[in-house]
Parts: sequence; C-alpha cells; structure tokens
Amino acid sequence: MEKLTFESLNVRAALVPLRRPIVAKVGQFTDWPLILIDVQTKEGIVGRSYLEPYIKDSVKYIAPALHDMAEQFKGRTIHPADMYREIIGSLHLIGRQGVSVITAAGLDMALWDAMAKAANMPLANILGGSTGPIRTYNTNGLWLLPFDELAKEADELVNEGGFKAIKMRLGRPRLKDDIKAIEIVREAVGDDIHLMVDFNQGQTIQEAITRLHGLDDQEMYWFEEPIVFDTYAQNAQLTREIKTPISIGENIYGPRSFLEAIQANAADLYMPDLMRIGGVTGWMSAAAIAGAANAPLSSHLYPEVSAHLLKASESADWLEYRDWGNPLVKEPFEIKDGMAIVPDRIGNGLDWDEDAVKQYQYF
Ligand code: SMN
Ligand code: MG
Repeated sequence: MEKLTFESLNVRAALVPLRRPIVAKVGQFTDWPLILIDVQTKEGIVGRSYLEPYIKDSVKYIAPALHDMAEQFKGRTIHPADMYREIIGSLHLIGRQGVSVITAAGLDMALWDAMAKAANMPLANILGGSTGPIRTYNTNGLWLLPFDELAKEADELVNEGGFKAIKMRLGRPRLKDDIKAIEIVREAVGDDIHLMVDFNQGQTIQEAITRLHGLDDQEMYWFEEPIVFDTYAQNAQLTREIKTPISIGENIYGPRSFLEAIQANAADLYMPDLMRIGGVTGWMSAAAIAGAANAPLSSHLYPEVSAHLLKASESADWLEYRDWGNPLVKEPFEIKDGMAIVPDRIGNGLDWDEDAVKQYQYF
C-alpha cells in the first residue's frame, strides 16, 4: 500500500475489575481503566492502541487532548515519527511531560499499528525484529498482602503460565517483615524461580540505604524503584552501594529524561512504560540509548505492544506480564513455559472484544 490517510479517531474507556486488587505504595485499585484508541484511515485500515492511566477519571482530560492532536492530522498521510516529532514540538508550550507525552504515546502506538498493518507485517517485523517467544515474568499479584495470603498466591502466579520469574512488592513497615515475606514466597515457589522486588518509590533515601543493605543477601533478582524515581544522583548512590541490581524506568517521561538517567548511572536495569516513554517512537529512541549503554531493557505494563518492541531492542531483557486488560482483548497473549509468544498477526496484534467493551465501557 502506497499511503495511509488519517481519517478519524475514536476514543472510549473501559473499567475492568481486577482479579487480584492492587495494594501498593502507588495506590489501591480494585478496577483497572483502559482508554481504547482507534485510528480510522481512509484506506480502511484501523490502527489500535490503549492507554492504562491508573486513574479512571483521567480520561476526562486525556480524551479531549487526543482529539485535539488528531485534528491536525485529519486528511494527512500517516508517518508516525514525523507526527510524533510534530506533537512533541507543539506541546512544549504546555509541558513536555505528563499528559502531553501520554497523549502523544497513545496516538503514536495506534499509528504504528496502522503502518504495520498497511505493510502486512507484525509490528516487530517492520521494526527489524522477529516474532516468537520472549522471556516474561508474572506481575499479576503479590501486592502488600497479609502474610497468610502470600504462599498460595505465589504458587498460583508461577502456575499461570509456567513462569520462571515473578514479582513481589516490599516496603512493609519493618525490615524483618520484608524478610518474612521473602521467606514465605521463597518457600512456596522454591529456589529456581527468580523473585523481582518492587518498592514503588516508597522509601526515603535514608530508609532505602538501611533496607536494601538488609535485603542485599536475599538473592532477589532486582530491587525496583526503592526511592522516588527522578532523584538520579540518589538512585545512582544506591546502584553503587547495593549488589542486587537496581531497576527504574516506569515513571520516566520521554527518551531525553531516559538519557539523563542512563548518564547518571541511576540504575543497573531499565523498564520504560509505553505511555510515558512516548509510545513506539519514544521506546525505540530509548532502546537505542539503552543498547548503546549496554543497559538491560525490560518493559512495564502494555505487554502486547511492548513484546513487539523488545523483539526489536538491542538490550531486551524481560517482558512484564499482566493480564488486567485481557477481558477487552480479542486474542490475549499466549504464555508458555514462562515465555510470551509474540503473535504472527499483522500490526501489534490488538483487537477489541466488542461485547466486553460494551460491558465495561464508562466513557
Ligand atoms: C505497578 C504497576 C501498576 C500498578 C501498580 C504498580 C508496578 C509495576 O510498579 O512495576 O508493575
Ligand atoms: Mg514498578
């Protein structure tokens, strides 16, 4: 197909109940909002993406921002990189981070889906990567739960897809409580399962120094966001002092801030989030930076699109798997022996289960 013309944009939002409610330092959630974005082209191809902005009512301001941006593209030939640059270029007047980037990212992901479909290829393929398996860890649970719920849930998480790695949340009031939680989970899953740990920025630097040293010999796979994410010098201090790898990235907006984190040696491992790093275009810039710096790159949420991108990223590490959006997706991800299978379908593989969308739609 020679060209693809932007015709219109459809934005809806659905609220899906969580099988295991989120209890974390970032907040408590019983339902998960997803903003569904459909870009209709004149040639008939539909580009699809979603945003998962945590906060249900954020669609009230994200949707108008999306429509505003789409307005300038109506009737134009789709070129995602050009359009991304144009959006970011115009947005500096109201801010280069936050909602500006989230909106650009949502649109960008849908445009890339349309492009891949027009090329009759899976997204991974037009970016130069292959489809097929990618290692993944299960993030679907092990929130800050009572001790007596941890063992059963850890066992369930492993068995949801033959996972070799699962993530638990720490940052309970006392060090010995975190150690107890680790012991329970370790006992339940055995020594061969990697345990990632997420603190969700819950500690001060002083608390983190004590806590991470206290947990450093527990053979945890990584310590994620021990402190507020954007104090790069303090994160770098922890990265130097602690043996267990430090991981940050889900809260970083755009490749420029990502570069600053890498230059500051703020972490050992990075895990950008698609809505914050800037969609496919932003991710591929960040992936080039991480690749050049030899910094392992994992994903945060957005498993379907992230998997395609990891396949095309030089320093790809782990896909974070979460199934919270699955009820809305026609063909959810297949997980086998701890591997997610990037499908051979054209585009990013996302299509909506319209009956489910009807059931959960609130906007
Ligand atoms: C997380 C994601 C979504 C909601 C709460 C917490 C977490 C992660 O930081 O890395 O999965
Ligand atoms: Mg996290």
